Amino acid sequence: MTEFFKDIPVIKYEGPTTKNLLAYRFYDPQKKVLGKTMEEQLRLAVCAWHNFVWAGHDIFGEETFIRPWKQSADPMQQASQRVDAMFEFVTKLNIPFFTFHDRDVAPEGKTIQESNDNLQKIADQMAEQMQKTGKKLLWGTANLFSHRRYMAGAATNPDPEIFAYAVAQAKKALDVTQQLKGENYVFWGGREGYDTLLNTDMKQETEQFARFFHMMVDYKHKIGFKGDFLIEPKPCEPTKHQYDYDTATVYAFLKKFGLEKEFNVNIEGNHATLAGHSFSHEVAYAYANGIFGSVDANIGDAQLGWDMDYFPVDITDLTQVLYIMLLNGGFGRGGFNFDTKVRRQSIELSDLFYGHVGAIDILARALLTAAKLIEEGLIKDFVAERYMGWNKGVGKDILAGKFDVEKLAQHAMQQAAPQPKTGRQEMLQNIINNALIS
Ligand code: XLS
Ligand code: NI
Ligand code: NI
Repeated sequence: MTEFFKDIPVIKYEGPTTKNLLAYRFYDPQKKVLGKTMEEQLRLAVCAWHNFVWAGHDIFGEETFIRPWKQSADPMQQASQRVDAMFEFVTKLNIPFFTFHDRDVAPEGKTIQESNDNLQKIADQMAEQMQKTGKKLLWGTANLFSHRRYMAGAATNPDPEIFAYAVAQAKKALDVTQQLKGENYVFWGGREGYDTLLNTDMKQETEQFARFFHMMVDYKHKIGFKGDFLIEPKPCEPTKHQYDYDTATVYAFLKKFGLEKEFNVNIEGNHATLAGHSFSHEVAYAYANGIFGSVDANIGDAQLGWDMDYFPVDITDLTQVLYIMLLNGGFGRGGFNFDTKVRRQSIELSDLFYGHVGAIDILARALLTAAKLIEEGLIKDFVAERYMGWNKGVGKDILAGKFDVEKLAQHAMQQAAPQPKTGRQEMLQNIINNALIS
């Protein structure tokens, strides 16, 4: 079998003082952090699409990457080489998982049957590689947004025949994910939204969307797929407005259609900021409503208003994300998937490694820092103290419904006027910064 990354050895943990730029300074897979190994806490994954399919084009420019796994003129041969390259890459990064879209790993055929056959061949090759390398599938998904048939949506398309086509495609993607023992299956509604309300029946489209999810849930139970279903919120791009705007919108939709027990969310850093939230807001909202699933670890650009898929670099931001995660018990079946791409000027194969090594290390560092914050307990104690009034006396009785408006108003009138207390934001920020440098 061809070795694609000949000059790159398996990346090892060498500690914070190493000079080697292709070594981990913080990611030490077997090191225990709060009772689990780092590998178990972070559950890291590489994605197939940005690394092995995308070739560096942008809206104004053609491809910039010349990849050794894309030299064959035969699309199936090329697809097969991409799979080999991906498993070599994941093995050399020494992380446990990968993720894929159906049409990104195997070419579309002339008919659904031909596309399914292509995907099946590649899935069998992935199964073999998984066996050989011990790597696992964090999630699979269907690309229901690239082909022109989906330009007006897949499940939310005005044409029921396109809905049917999308169901056929998602069915096969789920079958293959089950075959590969995927931990999750993701739905990102790339074109499930609209470009203009002038041609859109929003109520109709929302109902179709819910029907699609109900059908997929029924099928999941029928085939006994053990993984979790995840919806990945994003406010816009490629459509002007996407129905899965953010975690709160997704949760309201799930509740309305009785689907909230069947889905969790796959939160993406860059999607959070596009929606006007912080990354940690989305994570906190998901936990607060019992739908936290998995994370696409990437970030956007403060000056550019679209999905940049940068590798994460902001330690303060990530520490807050990891802190909230650790407070809530971390991942179940989810993990950190690097939905990230190198810049189009980063044309060498080693750039793929620099991108991932840096991102893995910063997540590891954020994990260590967040664990330290948990152990210190300063933030947690402050918050507990701040809400203490709700655990006893009047607070407890209000929550238990023991007061009506009149009774509570009477109570308030009998008390001395309550005094505000400091929120201590600066002190809390200092606690995080202190943990970072020491
Ligand atoms: C696009 C999304 C996509 C999903 C999977 O913005 O992040 O890559 O993660 O379809
Ligand atoms: Ni994503
Ligand atoms: Ni994205």
